Amino acid sequence: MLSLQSLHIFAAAVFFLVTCHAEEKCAGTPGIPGTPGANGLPGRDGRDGMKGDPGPPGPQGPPSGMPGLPGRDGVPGMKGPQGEKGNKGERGEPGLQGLPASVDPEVQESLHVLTHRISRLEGVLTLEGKITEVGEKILATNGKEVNFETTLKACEHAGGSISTPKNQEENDAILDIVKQFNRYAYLGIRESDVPGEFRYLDGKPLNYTNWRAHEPNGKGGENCVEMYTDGGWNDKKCNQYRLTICEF
Ligand code: MAN
Ligand code: CA
Repeated sequence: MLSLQSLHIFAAAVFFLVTCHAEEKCAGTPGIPGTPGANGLPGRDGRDGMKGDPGPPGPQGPPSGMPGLPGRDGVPGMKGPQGEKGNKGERGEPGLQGLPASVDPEVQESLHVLTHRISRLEGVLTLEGKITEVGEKILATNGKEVNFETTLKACEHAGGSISTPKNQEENDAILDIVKQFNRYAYLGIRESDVPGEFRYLDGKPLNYTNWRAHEPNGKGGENCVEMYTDGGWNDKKCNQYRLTICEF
């Protein structure tokens, strides 16, 4: 900062530098700058600023207020157990009338294919000695020896019945199996309530027999019938173990 002394020296220098000491009108020397004026009035308000961010949520109000709106649905629960089976619906309308099967080419073709396929299977089973075909019957054994009741059950379980020869041809077919296994077999014949009288299992009288000489001789004490390895029949107790032969 300039000291006061420096200021006087400056002022004197300015005095002698000025060239118009003797003139009537002299150009004035610049005055010392005045002090700054007082502050002006406050300016007008500026334009509104940008909208600020929302403030934090206010404190929870007193409990006396109205309940708020219901909240959103929660996540779905687990699947419930299966319900009970419903009632059977009503029968539907009958379908369109089709051709009688006997003249329907599609049905006939299916029958033809099936028949051919089954006959080939029968050929294979016969070749392997699993079945014997006689007339409309198919004979088969499981190779097991059991009593009469068990034979009946085994054949029934397989969808057939105990083999019952109704003519010489069928008797020979059963005999083939008896000889193959070299085992006697029970037949589907039983003594009736009349001793010495034998019938088929359905109660009908026999229309073919092949009793051995002097048979039947059990007189009510031998209620079943077995076939020997010569094809002849003998009345016999039902508790023996005999080869199971069924017909289908
Ligand atoms: C045994 C039994 C009878 C049969 C005679 C034949 O006694 O098998 O059923 O009649 O032999 O000799
Ligand atoms: Ca006998």
